[in-house]
Amino acid sequence: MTTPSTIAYIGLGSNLSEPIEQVKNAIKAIENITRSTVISVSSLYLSKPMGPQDQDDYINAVLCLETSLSAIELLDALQTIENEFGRVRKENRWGARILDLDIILFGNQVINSERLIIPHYGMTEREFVLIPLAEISPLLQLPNGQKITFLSQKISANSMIKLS
Ligand code: A4P
Ligand code: MG
Repeated sequence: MTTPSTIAYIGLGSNLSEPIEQVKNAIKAIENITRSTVISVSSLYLSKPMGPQDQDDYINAVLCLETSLSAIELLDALQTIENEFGRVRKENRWGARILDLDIILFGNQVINSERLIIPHYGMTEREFVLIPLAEISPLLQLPNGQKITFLSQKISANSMIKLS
């Protein structure tokens, strides 16, 4: 029996150690995740830090993945990649990081477990998630029916720059 596949969206962020290279290499690593295929990747964006301002600007992107993994299996795969990239988890919330991989959406699933909150809890307030998401998937709707075009047009771009 074949496992049904799900369309998932992953947010990528980095603001340390050549962040453009970190994000590009992370995309390659995600392409190698088992039972999964990268369908599309947004442009890279330069964004002002959300949270503490005494850190460098971020590079952010969003990609679309078709996967037959479960959401928790996908989280495991993404955390393995974060660790391979030398991510050190620190106490300070929203601080600088080499690589952050967040599951933004996982099909139409709504998950509120200890390890996973989907849709990602901050997605509707983050220009560096909404604008790249609308770029690659303008017809997308959240599980609650909200349209990505509505959310991305409503949010301030906050001086975000599209790089490529
Ligand atoms: N977790 C729960 N739900 C999810 C999900 N949907 N995707 C859990 C991924 N992980 C999820 O994550 C902590 C725990 O969240 C995980 O163990 C997982 O079980 P983490 O990556 O260790 O911690 P974190 O990323 O530091 O925490 P947090 O609160 O998720 O950070 P944020 O909210 O992602 O903020 N500014 C700009 N411009 N661009 C950025 O990308 N990123 C942050 C980080 C701050 N400022 C930024 C950016
Ligand atoms: Mg994270």
